Formats: sequence, C-alpha cells, structure tokens
Amino acid sequence: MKKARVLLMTPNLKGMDDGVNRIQPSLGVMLIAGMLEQHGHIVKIHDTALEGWDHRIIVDKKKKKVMIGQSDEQIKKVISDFSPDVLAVSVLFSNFLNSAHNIAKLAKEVNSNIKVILGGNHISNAAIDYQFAVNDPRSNLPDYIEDLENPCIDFAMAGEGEKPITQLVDCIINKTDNYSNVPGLIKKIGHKKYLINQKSEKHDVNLLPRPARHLVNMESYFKIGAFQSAKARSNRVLSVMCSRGCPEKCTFCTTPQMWGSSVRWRTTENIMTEIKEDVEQFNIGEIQFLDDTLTVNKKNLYALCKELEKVGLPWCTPNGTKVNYHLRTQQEMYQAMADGGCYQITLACESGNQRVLDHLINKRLDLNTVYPAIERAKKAGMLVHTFWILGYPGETYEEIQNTIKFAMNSGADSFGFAILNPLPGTPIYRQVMKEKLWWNGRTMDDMMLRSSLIKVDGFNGPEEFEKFVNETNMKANLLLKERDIDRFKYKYGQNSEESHHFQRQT
Ligand code: B12
Ligand code: SF4
Repeated sequence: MKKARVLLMTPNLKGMDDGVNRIQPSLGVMLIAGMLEQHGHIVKIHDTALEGWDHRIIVDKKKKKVMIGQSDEQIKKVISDFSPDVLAVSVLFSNFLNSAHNIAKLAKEVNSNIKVILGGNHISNAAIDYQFAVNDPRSNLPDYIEDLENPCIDFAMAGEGEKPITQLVDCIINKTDNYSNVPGLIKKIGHKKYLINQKSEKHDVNLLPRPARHLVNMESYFKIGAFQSAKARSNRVLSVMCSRGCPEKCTFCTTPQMWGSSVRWRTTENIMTEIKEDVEQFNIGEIQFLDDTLTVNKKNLYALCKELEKVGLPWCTPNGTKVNYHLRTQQEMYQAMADGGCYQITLACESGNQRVLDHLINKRLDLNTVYPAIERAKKAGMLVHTFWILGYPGETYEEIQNTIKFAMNSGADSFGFAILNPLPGTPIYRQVMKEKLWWNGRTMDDMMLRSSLIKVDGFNGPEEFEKFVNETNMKANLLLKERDIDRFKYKYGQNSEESHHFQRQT
C-alpha cells in the first residue's frame, strides 16, 4: 500500500481586538495525526494561527474583529515546502470557515493535484442542517453545502475522523475511488447534489491513538499561555479528554449530535498513561480536562482522581460540569476531586430562570440545586467558576437581569457570562434561521468569544448588548475582591490587586 504525505492544518483565528484570544493545540488534529502515523503515512501538523500569532489584521473596526495568523504567502510556503498529497483542514469553529476556504485556495495555487479535505465540528453540523433544509423548504437553511460548492475543496467529512480519514487517504493515494465505503464522507456529485455517507460508528475511545503532541510546537503554545482556562497555575498546560458524549440534550449545544448520548470513557489506565508520559516529556505544570461534563460518571471520576493525586499536579475543568449530578454524594465527589488536585471546578449554570432552563434550553436543572453545589465545591477546597449564558431567543430583558442577580448572589468565585451563539446543527440554530432572528448585518462569520449575533430583548443592537455583557463580566468578577481578598489573591495570584487585566481572564 502506498503511503501519503498528509498536511494537517488549523486555520487562522478570528478574535476580538480588545478581548482574550485563546489558543491551544487541537486535540482533534493531534488524534487524526496519531492515527495516520500508525498507518505509516508521513504527517505534518501546522497551526497557522499559532505560527502567525503576532500578525493581526483588523477585518472590521466597528465589530473590533481581528484575524490572527499567517499571511497567504507564509501559508503557501508551508504547503509548498511540505508538498503534501493530501491537505486536511480542521474547522472546529464555524468562524474558521473563511480561513479554511482560503487555505484550500492557496493549496490549489501551489499544486492543483493536492486533495483538500475539510472536517471538524462545523462541517459535521453543516451536513446535518443541509439534511433538514432538504426536508423542510421553509427552514431558511441553505439547500446546499457551502464547503463543497467551493471547487478547491474535494471532500468534507462529518463525525469522528480518526478511522475514516485513514480510509479516505488510502483511497486517494491508491486511486481506488472507493469513496462510498468511507464513513462520514461528503462529496459533490452534481449541482447541489452530494454523496453523503453515514457517519462512522462511534469510536472505541480505548483504541484511539495518543494525540501526536510530538508533531506540535508545544513550546509556542506554552509561551503564549492562552489555554482554555486562561488563569492557569502554570503556562505549561496539558489538555486531556477522558470521555466522548453527553447524556443531556441542551438546545444550544452540538455535543449530543457530534459525540452521541452515551458517554464513552477511556479506562483510567489509558488516560493515566497519556498523562504520565506527556507530563514528563513536556514538563507539564497543569492539566486541563476538556471533557464536556467530567462528573457524569462518578465511579470513573473517583478512579481518575485517585491516580491524579499521585501525579500531584494542579488541574481544573475549564468546560462546564453539570450542576446536579450525584446530588446525594456531591460533597464527597467534590472532595475526591479537590484531593486529586482539582483547584477549580466550572459549574455550567447557564441561567437564573427556571423557565429558561426548562422551556428554552432543555437543561434538566433545578435552580434550587445551584447554590448548594457552589457551597459544597467551595467547602471541598476548590475555586468555583460559573458559566452563564445571556440572550437566548425568547428570553426577556427581565430574565437576563434575573440571571445576573442570581449569579452574583450565588457565592461563586468567578463568572463567565457568555452571549448565546446559535451553533449550526443545534435546535436553537434552526429556530434562529427559521424565525430570522439575526441582528442586521451579523452572520455566523462574526461568531467570537462574546460577540452578539442574534436579537436580544431590551437591546437596540449587537454593540449595545456586547458592551452590557462585557461590563457585567467586569462587575461580577470584581465581587470576589470585595468579598474575600485572600481568596481573590489565591485565584489571581499575589500581585493581582495591581493587575488591571485580571477581569478579562476569567
Ligand atoms: C476546547 C474547546 C475550546 C477551546 C480551544 C479549542 C482548541 N483549539 O482546542 C477554546 C477556549 C479556544 C474555545 C473557544 C470557543 N469555543 Co469551544 N470548544 C472546545 C471543546 C470543549 C473541545 C474541543 C475538542 O478538543 N474536542 C475534541 C476533539 C477530539 O474533537 P474535534 O476537534 O471536533 O475533532 C474530531 C472531529 O471533529 C474530526 N475532525 C476534526 N478536524 C478534522 C479535520 C478533518 C480533515 C477530518 C476529516 C476530521 C476532523 O475528527 C476529530 C477526532 O474525532 C468543544 C466541544 C467538544 N466536545 O468538541 C467546544 C466547541 C468547539 N466550542 C464552541 C464554541 C461556540 C466556542 C466559542 C465561540 C465560545 C463562546 N461562545 O464564546 C469560542 C470561540 C473562540 C474563537 N476564537 O472563535 C463550539 C463550536 C461550535 C461551532 N459551530 O462553532 C463547541 C463545539 C462547543 C459547543 N457548544 O457546541 N473552545
Ligand atoms: S451543554 Fe453540556 S450538558 Fe448540555 S448537552 Fe452540551 S455538553 Fe451536555
């Protein structure tokens, strides 16, 4: 079997000129790379945003939108130097799309024989929305798949990519044309007509390769130090995922569609082998778990905490954990996490209104469980960060204010008030498309950390709402300083009082 040269790229990043822009190695890309290497292919990973981190172009002054990453010439040079047979671009965020399309164009300019594949969360969900569009002409969803209408893109792939990409690369390099057997493959076959193969079966997470961190410029990520949980105990962060899937079905989230409802946990041994070896190899100072909800399976969590205790590194859960899991033994569970080294837990509270939780986002969360959970996590010795979302379609101005009040009275140490972004593939996105709820002039392309895309009750425009949410974040994150200066210093560091930037880091 012939072996291919595969270049895996993550595109330039869109960010807010005055905001915190985060960057970390892409787990998806590293896992795919690991699998391709196992199959003997020659693989290179290149993150154009990382390599061009200091190169920022203002794309829209009013929206404070900047593009971070390498220039076209630099990207072309990388492609031409490596001379790949296959260029695989990962589109994790919908706002990566333009940069991804640009990379595809540049690749074809370098050599029109390079086969370009797009994959990742955005692509997977765009394919789902396309199927909705075909079945419902009144959906206002596009009745075509944008990516495949671009002649520079040969294939897209939906779903988990590790196994199918090796099949696709084999087809390409050995010119077998056996595309209908490649799970998740999407290929244009006519005007607005596509071959859409059924997605791959859910992968056995214990058979996945190790993320190919050896192919990544880890030192540059450490130097920038803008990992998911920005106020880390160390810049040398290892991002680890123990599980795939989530049993919940929140209407704003892509996880149930993308990863499935049953949670697949890696064995403790499998997780710890990765952690121990990579902690050693990269001199890691902190672990951040990227699981969608790390506390879902108590037995696995306990086993993990026991092993992490032996490693002795600080760790945290930058993604939200569900507030109301294992209520009867919650104190014990939080204690096990704290004893295992968890210095900060994030609780995904989302709203201070039962109506919003029940009827707008299907969160399956009783508001009465929120304050006790925060108290228990603090009692166990952890800092408590909380997630809240403002601006759901159908949420009233009063409900937005309620959420802020509820959050600020909760006793949490810090607060991330996000703006609801309608994410492709989710029920909320389909509602937004059907009811045409976008702010005038805003599209999916404007999605960034704290940018406002859809209309919000009580606000006249996106800028007004963004300003309001930014100020709310500032105000809420100053509370800890007023309430408990020692805890504030513990969270932000000894010199935090002098820092004018700490509020942005939560
Ligand atoms: C970590 C994370 C972040 C991190 C870092 C991202 C990174 N580079 O690692 C940070 C903090 C930056 C972040 C920020 C945001 N995030 Co985020 N984040 C995640 C999270 C929790 C994990 C990502 C991950 O590593 N997944 C695991 C890997 C293995 O999956 P994967 O990358 O998708 O790869 C697999 C497949 O997609 C496929 N694949 C991937 N690439 C390719 C390429 C090819 C060619 C092929 C064939 C296959 C393939 O194979 C891989 C292995 O199976 C996801 C949720 C999730 N569970 O995925 C949300 C998620 C990606 N985030 C999301 C959002 C909305 C945001 C924010 C906008 C938040 C906000 N509202 O403020 C910001 C955007 C920032 C920006 N600049 O635009 C959404 C994105 C949805 C969308 N359509 O855009 C997600 C999906 C969560 C959700 N709510 O649904 N995020
Ligand atoms: S928001 Fe969290 S709990 Fe809800 S479906 Fe997504 S991952 Fe699961």
